[in-house]
Amino acid sequence: DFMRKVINNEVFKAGDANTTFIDQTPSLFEFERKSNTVNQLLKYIGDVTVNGFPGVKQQKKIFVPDIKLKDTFAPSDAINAKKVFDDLGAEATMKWVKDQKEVLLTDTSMRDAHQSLFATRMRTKDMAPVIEVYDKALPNVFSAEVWGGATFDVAYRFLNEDPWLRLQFMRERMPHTLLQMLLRGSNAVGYQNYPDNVLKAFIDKSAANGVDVFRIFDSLNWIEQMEKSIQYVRDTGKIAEGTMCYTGDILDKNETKYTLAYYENLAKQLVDAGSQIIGIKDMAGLLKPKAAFELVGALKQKVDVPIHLHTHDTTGNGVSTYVAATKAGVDIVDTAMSSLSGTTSQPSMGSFYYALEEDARQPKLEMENVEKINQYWQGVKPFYQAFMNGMTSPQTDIYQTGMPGGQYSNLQQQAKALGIDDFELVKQTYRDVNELLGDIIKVTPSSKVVGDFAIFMIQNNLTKDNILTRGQQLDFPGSVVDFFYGDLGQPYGGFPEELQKVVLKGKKPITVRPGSLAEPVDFAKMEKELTEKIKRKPTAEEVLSYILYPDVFMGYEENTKRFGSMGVLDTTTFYQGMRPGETVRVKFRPGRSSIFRLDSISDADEDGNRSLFFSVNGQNLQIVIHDKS
Ligand code: 3PY
Ligand code: ZN
Repeated sequence: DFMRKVINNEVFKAGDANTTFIDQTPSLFEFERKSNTVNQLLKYIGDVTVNGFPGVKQQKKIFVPDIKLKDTFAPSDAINAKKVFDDLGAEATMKWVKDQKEVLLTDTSMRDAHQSLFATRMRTKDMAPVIEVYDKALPNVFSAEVWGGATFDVAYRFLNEDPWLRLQFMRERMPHTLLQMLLRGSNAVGYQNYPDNVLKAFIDKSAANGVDVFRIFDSLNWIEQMEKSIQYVRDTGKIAEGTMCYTGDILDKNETKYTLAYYENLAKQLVDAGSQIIGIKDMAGLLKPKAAFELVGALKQKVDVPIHLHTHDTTGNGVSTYVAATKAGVDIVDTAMSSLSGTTSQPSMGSFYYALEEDARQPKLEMENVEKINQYWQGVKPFYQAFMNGMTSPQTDIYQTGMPGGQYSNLQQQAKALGIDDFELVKQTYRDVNELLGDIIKVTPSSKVVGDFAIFMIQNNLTKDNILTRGQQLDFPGSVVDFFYGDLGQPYGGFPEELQKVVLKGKKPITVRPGSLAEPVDFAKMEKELTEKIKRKPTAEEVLSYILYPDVFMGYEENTKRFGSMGVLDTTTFYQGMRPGETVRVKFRPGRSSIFRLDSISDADEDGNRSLFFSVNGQNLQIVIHDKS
């Protein structure tokens, strides 16, 4: 079966495929701590070639021509948000933002866009060639969202990368741009609540490594879960963007819960807690144009801080929503470069620009530069084909389902893996679960609770009508139990009590902020523990990563020990391995590159091992890999 796959591969048939490689600057590999040996790399390539990459079907390898940004962009001497911030601080920056006639932009291409389009799998290597270009070509953007959300754990889990090094790498190369991150309030960049001292240390280190703007949200819009984060960010002198997650429909006359008054009140609470910007996080793309006009208009009346709007273009209405928000005075909106925009991602920066042609608030942009950067992303996108969610057109049923952009495709995969192919059923059950939970805000991690619960209902033939009786005998998924216990905080309007009893089975829920009960973490002890495990002194950042994600971090450490750093490998080889007959040029550093050729792969021996015969710069090397199939 394996050999058939390899032989059927077009590259093999062609016999002399060539992978070209981006010509990079010496600094390019500095996002990685370790260099590696040819042997380590061959082991990695061999393993992916024989056993595949987790979650990636072996498919035809895509060969993309050299992607080069030949044009150099002159550094701009514009007075921009970053300059005001560096010279005068957060408060002056907020005043500067409000004084701008034009609407300001955040570019999300390097965070939410690839998180929402291809499961956060973009490697630093593919961002590296454009990072400096961004800094020069887009001097008038408010910020670039480049960190946080799912990028943190995915970097360790799947990319064999240290997210802290990515941040340092970007900070150094984008000195003229505010860097923004997404922080899940007390859940930091995780899926659970962390003790306050961990949260504080994480924010301090993020700030020290270069984050300027922290978008802070809570998955239940519970202000108590955001207050500490806002305060800790304020203490660093950076910018705290307290955020409300938008759900429901304020235009719906029957809406009694998430009304305009609800959001107005939340905005006031966020400002009282110290927010310097109010973020509106429309994670599912439910905010219709007229609703955006009303919401932004009302918030501009109620609070004195800038309003920053974030949406997803899942329904296809994103640009209209932004235009309406612009008319109502929104200060900043989130867009992505065209080739990384649309559907579950953000609306396109260029489309939004042209939608405001002849409007006094049209953003200041050099469209020629935008197009060049876009061409770069266009070239990178095919590398990530294996992770695309398959959505190619607007999905208006999102208005009913309320499912966040990133979850739509993930849940589809999760359901399929469990043999549930009927996604319509999953979506309907997701709606039922939301109703059972009393209509909650759905965003990481509360959206995961709803998704897990929906799958559980389908697997156990549960319905809205029999859950309270049949549920007595069933153990609910961990995320659902934790939610009802109060581990994510308190939902607006409280828990549905009967269902809570059925799920918790006698366990008494908490009603206070989980962080107020959590024991502080002993950092010295954790450092000692980690030092013993990795047999070297970890950085403070590594200790934090280990505290947030112990198993994920250790997995990354083990992989790095085994294979070295992966940054020298092109992305298709990283995810797809090599095919017999194929040649790859690996550029270790300027002036030192090697030509790897995979000549052949043997059949598996009785222990299931295969030999891969490589030649490296003409010299033969054999690598033995255990075939796990
Ligand atoms: C995240 O938390 O990663 C999100 O992007 C939520 O929308
Ligand atoms: Zn988003």
